[in-house]
Amino acid sequence: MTGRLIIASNRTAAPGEARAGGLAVALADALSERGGGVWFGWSGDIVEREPRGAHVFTEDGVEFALADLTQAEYDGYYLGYANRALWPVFHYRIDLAQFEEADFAAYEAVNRRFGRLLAQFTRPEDVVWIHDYHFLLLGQEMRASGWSGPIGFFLHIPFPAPEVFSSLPQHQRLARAMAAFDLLGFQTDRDTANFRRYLIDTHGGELLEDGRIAVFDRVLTAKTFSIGIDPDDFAALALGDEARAAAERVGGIIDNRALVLGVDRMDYSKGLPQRMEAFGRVLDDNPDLRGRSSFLQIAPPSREAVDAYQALRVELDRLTGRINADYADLDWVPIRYLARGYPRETLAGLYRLARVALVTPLHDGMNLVAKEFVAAQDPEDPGVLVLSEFAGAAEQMPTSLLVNPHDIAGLAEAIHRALLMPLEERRERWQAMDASIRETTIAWWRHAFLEALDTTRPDA
Ligand code: GDG
Repeated sequence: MTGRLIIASNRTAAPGEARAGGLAVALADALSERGGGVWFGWSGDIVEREPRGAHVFTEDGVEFALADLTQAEYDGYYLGYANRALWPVFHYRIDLAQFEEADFAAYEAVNRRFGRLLAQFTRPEDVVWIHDYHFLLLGQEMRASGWSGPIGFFLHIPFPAPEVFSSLPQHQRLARAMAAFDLLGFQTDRDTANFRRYLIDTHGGELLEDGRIAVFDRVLTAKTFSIGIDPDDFAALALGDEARAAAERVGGIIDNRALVLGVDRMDYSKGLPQRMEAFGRVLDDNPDLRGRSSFLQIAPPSREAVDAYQALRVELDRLTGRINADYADLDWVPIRYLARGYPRETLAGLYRLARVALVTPLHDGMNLVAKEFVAAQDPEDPGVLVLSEFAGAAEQMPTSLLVNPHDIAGLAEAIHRALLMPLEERRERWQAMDASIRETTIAWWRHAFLEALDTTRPDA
């Protein structure tokens, strides 16, 4: 018997929220395919007194349950523990992590309040699917509130090497809570292996014959489900009127010079300064390329209340200023760096126009921009993807130009090579990448995860 699907994610695709793209649509589809269900998350609102319930309303057969946060909860749980401790540590930036006990207390309290709330929405035959690092304790809190049905968890960001995860003062507490999930999904085999090794080496977990892990008196499954996009949808978007108009506009401005493109949330995990340095290095080393290609970086700001993000902004302003001052000419600017977001259609048009995409994060769970770029290409004249070996997507796209984003000279060399790559080689590399993004689409991802979750039922 298939019950309803109960989804919990920090933000939802409730009416009025921008459906940021593939993921929101995929989860909405998952809910409607099951004939409805509940989507729980933060409302985005900050209120003065601790809220008791959730705002509940139904749209297209899906029940949305949205809970508010108090200012103290937002500061401690969201900005604090989730984004000043978990995000940096999971992206291997222990140096940026701030371990405040009060932040963890807020994280725990919000997970507890949300877990109790969410348990009230469940019916015995349902399955629960929890998303991402904001909710590592949510499963355990639901169990404490009496929920004994299947709980799946998907981590959208990397699971770091055990030694790095262990730097979190609360890692033992987090691990015990994570063992309340029946199924834990990760983006890559590297993440899955890291998580398994952590449980086995640190907590004496035992790998069972069927691949499951016995740990803390529980038996759980840890498995890779690489998230994807809807390639046909994106390819169509890139051919639409709005996309073409955007490409024409930018093509005009850069006077049809080769476009090198980057699209990333402004986040220190994305390797933006290294990328700019490398583009500067290309110009240093290749006088013949000056004036012949333009680098456009789109970087919508995010989490601006966190110090490390403000520092990044200053760093990027400084770097572009320097490179442009060194190399710009009366009719050409080497780097255009836009600290704002654009509609998906515009992005699709720019991907198709670009000769080279730079997707060079220092660490990234998957990176959907890499897949969107591939989907948007003209098969007869595709652009080149320069991809960090530390993006989850690298596991699936070995025919991209793989780079170590810390190696500025190597990155500069890859950009240079990409700009000069012959058509035949571009086609061959692109065909393999296109085939790969068509294997693990977003529809595949949600089906595979939910199928695996259904089999964790005792009666399955
Ligand atoms: C996390 C993990 C994992 C970007 N700028 C604009 C815009 N975008 C869209 C892109 C893409 C999405 O946002 C970004 O997804 P990514 O995967 O690249 O990165 P994160 O935001 O860090 O996502 C990541 C992902 O979760 C999914 O599991 O792959 O590793 O870090 O779709 O196109 N969209 C619009 N305007 C913009 O300016 N409309």
